[in-house]
Amino acid sequence: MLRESYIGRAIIRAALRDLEELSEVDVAIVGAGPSGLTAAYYLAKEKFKVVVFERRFSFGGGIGPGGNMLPRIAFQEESLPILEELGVRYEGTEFGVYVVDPSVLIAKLASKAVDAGAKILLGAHVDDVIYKLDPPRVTGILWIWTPIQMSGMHVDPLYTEAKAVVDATGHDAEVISVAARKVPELGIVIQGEKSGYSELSEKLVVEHAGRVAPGLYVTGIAACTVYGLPRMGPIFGGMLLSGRRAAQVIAEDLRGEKVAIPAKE
Ligand code: 48F
Repeated sequence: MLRESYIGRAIIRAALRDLEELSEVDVAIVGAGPSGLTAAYYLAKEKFKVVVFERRFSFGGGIGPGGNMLPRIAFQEESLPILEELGVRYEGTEFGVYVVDPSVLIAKLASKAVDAGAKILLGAHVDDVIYKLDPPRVTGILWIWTPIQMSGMHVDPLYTEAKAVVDATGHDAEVISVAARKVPELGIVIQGEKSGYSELSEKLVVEHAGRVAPGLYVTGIAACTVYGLPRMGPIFGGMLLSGRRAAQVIAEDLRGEKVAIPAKE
């Protein structure tokens, strides 16, 4: 029998169990765009406990709108091995770049991440970090359901402690911007994104993916904002490579291995 009270109880019990699990994780990734989902996939594949907080009720970030709403995005040759690993179909063109249907990339990327064990929490807005001093470090985030945040009513958020917090929030670098403003002890200076220069930015966005401060990492276009790098447009290879690079740095840090962080400009 389909009892209404049972429907509610089934949802509440399973959801609360999940949310309790998310109180403490290895890696909290903020943003389920291309860079955040790629980082989630590679970290979950390495058996880290990963949660992705996404403030929308869907994932993919800037992938969905394609290039000015035309349903294709571009990839350069170096990124093809990742597309192949994800099982994403691509098409060569006479222009030296490859094109992909955005809906295919969203579907494959998200399913790879969740199949590897990452949890994606939709409708969850991250509005602050948790930090500790001596030495200064980020130890987690505060999150709240997006509709509550949008209502403008003051409701205290909940905590998630994490060994690594990743800002994959895109152009606004929201998490690192909050940390820079509210935790000056971390010594973060946001430089602001520069104008478009695809060839350069696609390279730099990968080189600059990684640790910004102890416990705090960046990937994707947020790195352009943090480090004053040029932006790109609807070419996405750098986003996937940047997510993979951030995952490598975090995995090495969490395992206590020495990692060479690229020199920042
Ligand atoms: O913007 P987004 O796709 O970031 P990305 O992974 O990729 C950038 C490209 O889409 C594109 C580009 C490609 O060359 O230039 O712009 O760097 O995804 C960011 C995700 O983060 C979510 C947002 O809804 C989006 O899905 N987000 C942003 N702020 C928050 C957040 C927040 N405070 N809490 C939770 N989610």
